[in-house]
Amino acid sequence: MDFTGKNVLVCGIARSGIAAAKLLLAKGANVNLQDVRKEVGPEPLKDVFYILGTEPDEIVQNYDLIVISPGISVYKPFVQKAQALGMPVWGEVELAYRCCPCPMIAITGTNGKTTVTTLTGEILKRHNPGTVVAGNIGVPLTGLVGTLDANDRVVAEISSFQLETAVAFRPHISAVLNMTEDHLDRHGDMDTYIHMKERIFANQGDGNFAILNYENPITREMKPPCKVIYFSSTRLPRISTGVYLRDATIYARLDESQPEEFVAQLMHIRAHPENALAATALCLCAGVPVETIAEGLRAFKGVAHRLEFVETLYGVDYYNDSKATNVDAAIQALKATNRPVVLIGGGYDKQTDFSPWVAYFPQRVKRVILLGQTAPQIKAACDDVGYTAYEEAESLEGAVQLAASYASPGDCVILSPACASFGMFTNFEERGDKFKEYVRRLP
Ligand code: UMA
Repeated sequence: MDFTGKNVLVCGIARSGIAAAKLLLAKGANVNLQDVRKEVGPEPLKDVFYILGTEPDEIVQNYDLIVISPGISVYKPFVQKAQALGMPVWGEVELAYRCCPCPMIAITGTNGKTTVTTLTGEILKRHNPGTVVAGNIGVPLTGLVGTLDANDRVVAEISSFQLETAVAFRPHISAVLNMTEDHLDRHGDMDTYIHMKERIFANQGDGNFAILNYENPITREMKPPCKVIYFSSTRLPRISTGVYLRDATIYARLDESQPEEFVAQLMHIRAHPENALAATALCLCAGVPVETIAEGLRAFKGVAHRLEFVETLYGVDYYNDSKATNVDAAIQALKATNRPVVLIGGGYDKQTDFSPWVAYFPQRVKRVILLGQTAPQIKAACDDVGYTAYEEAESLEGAVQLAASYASPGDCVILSPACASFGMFTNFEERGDKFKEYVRRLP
């Protein structure tokens, strides 16, 4: 697409806006960068006119194209005005897609996006070293597309915010991993949120693939206009084609006409089973041989100590989130799960205010087992919100045993302390390693 001499307004001066502006400048466009804040950003760009500290409501009609960052909602009056005038409003991902010379794999869903994107990228790199991983994971796509050629591959984590402004976006392979309530402050209601996610496959067609989770009631009902490959994590397969588990082993059969293929045994894989199944489906559709997928699955280390899957025992998933040494990180862990949580928390006292974390307990935490110096402060914060399902343990090993006794099939047990480990352990790595050891020792 020719951007030479086009007048483009890029909104949002952070990672996405800066990368989009640079790409457009390189393609010969006249770029104006706008932000409601008054700062020009970390690296002022030459040859760009800045519009700072104001919304662009009065000027949108002056441009050939408006490119908005994902943090900017399409419900903003200036976006609505531009759309009503029939002007093109693209998100940063749409711009990247239009400039991308190679096929894209696009992964969305409420949870697990980052892990599946990372895992898929790692496997695909073994098959095609020209694979790049980008998108909502923290690396703007527009910053990469200029360096790629037709033989490369993009594996992109895509958020519902980015899909709001997708227009012609057509990944070769898409995935919607799961859907549960999230981002309703932005999208208004669940139907709109689902509709945004469905935009990932809206332009797909012949020759494309959409990967969907058969065990999620929302994604199972989705109707992509291309070949659908389901993945299913039930103990006994409920699908005859797709990627599924049987006897704790991953099998795949993309088509009725093909034989079932053995992929890998779960006991050799550290990724959560659902994430491993989704990555397998994505890589098979991308033409990666089964043996390469199995090697990649076995080699994946996950993101150690950060919501690291440990194992499933009697239907309960255990996660090590020892790296959550502050309240914010621990909140992310609670937000990332859509199942009842038995939580192990507490540790060294950094004079933290625990109330923002404890505010999530009544909705998401079935029981919290507290450890260390901070247990009294966390209990007091629980009392303040009327949450009573807490108790203290003497040791991490005792906490793991208590947590296991409270967890039922379908629940998860998470060590996510919101505190540093000093006093009880040398560092968070040691704390996480001990947690994993105690989980593996459970009867
Ligand atoms: N701004 C305005 N007007 C507004 C809103 C924001 O001018 O109405 C300005 C802000 O002042 C700021 C800039 O826009 O200067 C911020 O833009 P942004 O929020 O899009 O930030 P980026 O750094 O470009 O990050 C975005 C994604 N952010 C969001 O979706 C909110 C990052 O995802 C993503 O990693 C990055 O692009 C690269 O692709 C983050 C995220 O929280 C991690 N995503 C959500 C999630 O995962 O739940 C969707």
